[in-house]
Amino acid sequence: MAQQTPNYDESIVPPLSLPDLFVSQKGIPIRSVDTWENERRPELLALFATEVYGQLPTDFDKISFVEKKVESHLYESVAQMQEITIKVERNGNAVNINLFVFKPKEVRGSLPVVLLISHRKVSELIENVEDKFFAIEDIVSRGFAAAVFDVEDVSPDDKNRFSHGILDQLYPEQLQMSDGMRGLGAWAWGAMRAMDYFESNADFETEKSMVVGHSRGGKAALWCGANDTRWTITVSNESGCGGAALSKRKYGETVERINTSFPFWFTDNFKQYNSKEESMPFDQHMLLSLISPRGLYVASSKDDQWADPKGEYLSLLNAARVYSELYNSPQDLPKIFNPDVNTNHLSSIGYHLREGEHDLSAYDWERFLDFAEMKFSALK
Ligand code: GTR
Repeated sequence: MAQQTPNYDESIVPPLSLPDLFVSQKGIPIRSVDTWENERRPELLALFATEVYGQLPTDFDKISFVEKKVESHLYESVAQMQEITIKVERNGNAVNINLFVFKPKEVRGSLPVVLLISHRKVSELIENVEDKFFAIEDIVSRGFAAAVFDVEDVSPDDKNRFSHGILDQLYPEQLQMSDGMRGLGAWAWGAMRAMDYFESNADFETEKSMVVGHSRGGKAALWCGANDTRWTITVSNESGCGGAALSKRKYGETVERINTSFPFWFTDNFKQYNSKEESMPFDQHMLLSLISPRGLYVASSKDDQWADPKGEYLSLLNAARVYSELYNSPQDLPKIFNPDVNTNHLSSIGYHLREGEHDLSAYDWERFLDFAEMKFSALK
């Protein structure tokens, strides 16, 4: 079947009809935190697992951490860089994830921690001081520990090699399942193992933790934050299709396009929605809502039309209803998306739309860190 050319014309976006967050699959109206947390949230999580990201197995036989101090003189405010080998064993096989952690010089008590899920090589990010994709200096100078791992360690970002990590070694049965774990799920799983490490070490204050991902990494960060409530804040930077953006708008990247270019990111089940977004019994506002009432930040950039900034905003606006209507955490996000204005919003939900292209920039980090400071200081 020929693929459609991507649509960037707002006038032919289908009228938005989103599945209702506040009615359960059995038709029960969801009006309380109790029914949300015990009925609706679990069924939505299960729906995303079955249809989109796959199962997220958390069983293994053993996890261990080997810490190695590495000298780094590249960064003024960094006292110490550590490389931690996280070794996870299951059924006689093992996988190692290399987690890099930068700690500030000035440390008072345990550290709030920021983790980036990276699909770029970590050595490149570290050595290139000017590159703000992982803004080490900016994060550390504000008193946070900055951590990063390369998704390559858990599931290579490659159609032919994605299973050469935890899927082949730890969870081979997942590969046989139409709703089995695939690439994005594996990356989320990797971030969860980093959290296991932070929890094991008193240097970190995991009640003050933020998981960040850009684009494909943002999709994984959202799936991680939806499942793993240990993260205080989840940040999606320009995650687009299969991330924060609503699929039913069919604007920019579509379900068919992403399933064709990156079939190994999602379950086999997700392919049934190629060119059939209207038949999806869910949309991405539901994924965002699973992070409530914890901190959620969605960022977009104006020239990143492929990721559909408007679709990301509308998704966030709909998810915000769970914060305001169920958790009594009022949101004042503007009701209408304005593509021309640099918007910047901080409450229990953070949002910005910035000038420029698809990237993770110093500006983005500054805003995420403002949000984290605001949220974390309220916890004191
Ligand atoms: C694109 C892909 C997007 C997004 C992006 C990225 O090629 O279509 O979904 O993930 O890559 O990760 O930068």
